Amino acid sequence: MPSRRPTHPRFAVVGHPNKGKSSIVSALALDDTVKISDVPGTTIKQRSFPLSVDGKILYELLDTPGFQRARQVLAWLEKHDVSADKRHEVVQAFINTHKDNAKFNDEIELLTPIMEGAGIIYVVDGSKPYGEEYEAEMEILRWTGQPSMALINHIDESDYSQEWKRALGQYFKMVRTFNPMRTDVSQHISILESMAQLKEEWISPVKQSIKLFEAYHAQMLSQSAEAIAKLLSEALSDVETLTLGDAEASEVDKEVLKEKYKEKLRFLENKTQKQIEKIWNHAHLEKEQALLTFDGIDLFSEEAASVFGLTRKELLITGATSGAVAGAGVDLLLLGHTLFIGGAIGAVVGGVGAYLGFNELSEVKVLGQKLGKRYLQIGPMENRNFPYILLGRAIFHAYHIATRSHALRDVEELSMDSTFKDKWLNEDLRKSLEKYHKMFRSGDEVSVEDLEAYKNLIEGVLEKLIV
Ligand SMILES: Nc1nc2c(ncn2[C@@H]2O[C@H](COP(=O)(O)OP(=O)(O)OP(=O)(O)O)[C@@H](O)[C@H]2O)c(=O)[nH]1
Ligand SMILES: [Mg+2]
Repeated sequence: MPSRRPTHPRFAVVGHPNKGKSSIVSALALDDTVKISDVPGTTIKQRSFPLSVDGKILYELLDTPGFQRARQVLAWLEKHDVSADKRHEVVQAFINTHKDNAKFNDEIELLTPIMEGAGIIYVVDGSKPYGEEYEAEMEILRWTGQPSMALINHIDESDYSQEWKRALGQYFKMVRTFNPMRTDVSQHISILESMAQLKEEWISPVKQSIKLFEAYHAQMLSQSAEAIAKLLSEALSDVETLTLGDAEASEVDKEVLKEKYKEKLRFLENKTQKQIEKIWNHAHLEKEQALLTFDGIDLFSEEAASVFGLTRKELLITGATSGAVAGAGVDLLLLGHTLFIGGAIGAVVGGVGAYLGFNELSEVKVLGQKLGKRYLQIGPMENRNFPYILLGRAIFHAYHIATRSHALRDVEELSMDSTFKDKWLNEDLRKSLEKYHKMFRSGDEVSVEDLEAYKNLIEGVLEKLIV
């Protein structure tokens, strides 16, 4: 008869209330829907959080309520003491006898998955001193006879991990430290490796899960790079038009079209950010949209230019100025403060943003008669720095999303780090990128191969940043 037991590894995350059990489940299952709060007793029912990729479950974590009456449970078990090989049955007998007794709801919820075969992850807070009250909990877990490991989490700054390690070492084969608030692929994989060591039969399925997890991570990186490559090619080649009718184009018409163009670029950026959040299972960041679109640092602001854009010197070295419209780009750059030609010619003013021609993205052109109608047209992108700003922002966003723990619930202040650019962009890369930016800016159709090559450059950047 085929077994109905799932074949993937399952682990029940258990412990005292309010020690970060749900946070650990959230971080390891990459699931931002796990209920987490600083109110003890937040989790009241056991709930399964499988990590599945393409319909296949890699492993499953069971979030459980904390122990409430460990001493009483242990007293009951000890009253029914039997030889060690029968203790598992006594725990089952406890569950059967008390399953309708609300008093032991939490213990029954947490013991049930373990008795059904789940491995045990016992969570403690290493920032609080060890105490005897934990002994009853650990003793009950020992009675179940299931393979187990302990994770020391640090909710606060203080460190009592030495005393915890001494105590936990007597009950658990494996004792590890884990920080659910930090996302780190190697920390994640190393915990999975520990899980594999708990039981002979688990080695091979857990190893398999690790392989799949690594492939999954690589896939998320690749999909993010693809989304960013598409954003750049679409944004830089975008053309917007406005039909004029018979009248002359007014300044208002030009402004309307410029606004339409900017809106489109913002829309494309926003769409890509959402895609990337979805790829990394961070689809519930609604409240933090303000943060992730860098509120106050608008895509078209001077501040964005100075943080993400290239400096004047970098632009020159990169060759981003070559082939400028009407041959004026280089001259203008050297002459004064304006990189961009067109509307910006007159606007030679000081300041970083100004010399980068920041408000000028592309020239509004009045197109000739077409069936008696006139058109205003803007795009493709003419601003040489814009691609680096858009790309810099996209990489910054992807980096933050990819390294954001799923256990974080608060709105986090995202500091604008002006050295971020140096972490990923060097002269060689700038030159390689520029070739494609130029291609996108030309507005000509970009071949699948070129887009793929550009995507690979971005993927290389993400791989370096997100390890
Ligand atoms: N700074 C910090 N806070 C943490 C850490 N782990 C958990 N917390 C916080 O501690 C509180 C409790 O975390 P939970 O994950 O809900 O704890 P729990 O053990 O599931 O709690 P119950 O379900 O109530 O038993 C939450 O406010 C978390 O944000 C950590 O490593 N660092
Ligand atoms: Mg919880």
